Amino acid sequence: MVGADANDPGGSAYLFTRNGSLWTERAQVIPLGNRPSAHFGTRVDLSNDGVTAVISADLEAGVPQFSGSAYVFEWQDEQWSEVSPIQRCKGEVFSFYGQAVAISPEGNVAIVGAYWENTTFENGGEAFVFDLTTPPCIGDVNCDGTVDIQDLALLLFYWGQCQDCVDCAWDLDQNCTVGTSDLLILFSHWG
Ligand SMILES: [Ca+2]
Ligand SMILES: [Ca+2]
Repeated sequence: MVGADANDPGGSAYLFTRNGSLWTERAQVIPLGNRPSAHFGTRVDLSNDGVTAVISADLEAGVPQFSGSAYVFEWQDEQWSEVSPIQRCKGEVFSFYGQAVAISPEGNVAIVGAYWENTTFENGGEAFVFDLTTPPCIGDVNCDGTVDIQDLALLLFYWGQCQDCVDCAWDLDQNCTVGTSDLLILFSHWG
């Protein structure tokens, strides 16, 4: 798999398969959001069996702007399907999250580097490990492991139309609006 992060508009990645000594392009991968200048394809990695891929976009505009993104894709029915974004909870502007990615040989653990993320030191850099076998905690808007009053307060604070439909963390049903349906989802995962 090869990334082409400068491809218009937002970058893409290509899968090649080898037959003897000949490599043949088999598929192009484009994220569902596919936003301009995201640099999707900054880094790519494949599991050993070749059916799970992690692909990053280190300048993707999100929350906050230009905080970077990484995605998991699975090879199903002769095409790549986007399984999920793998995001840290509180990204920072220009932290270059996705400047490095790796997936374990079995495809169950991913690690994503953000070399300009602020830590104890300004731009100290940080890497994030994700267990891909654990589904994300739905409704846990502040990513602290529980769905509680803090998440409710955040959801109410952002009530209304999402500014960015792809990266609106409070829009739990992804209909581009933070509203009653999201509130019901949050309550159904309370605790
Ligand atoms: Ca929470
Ligand atoms: Ca919604």
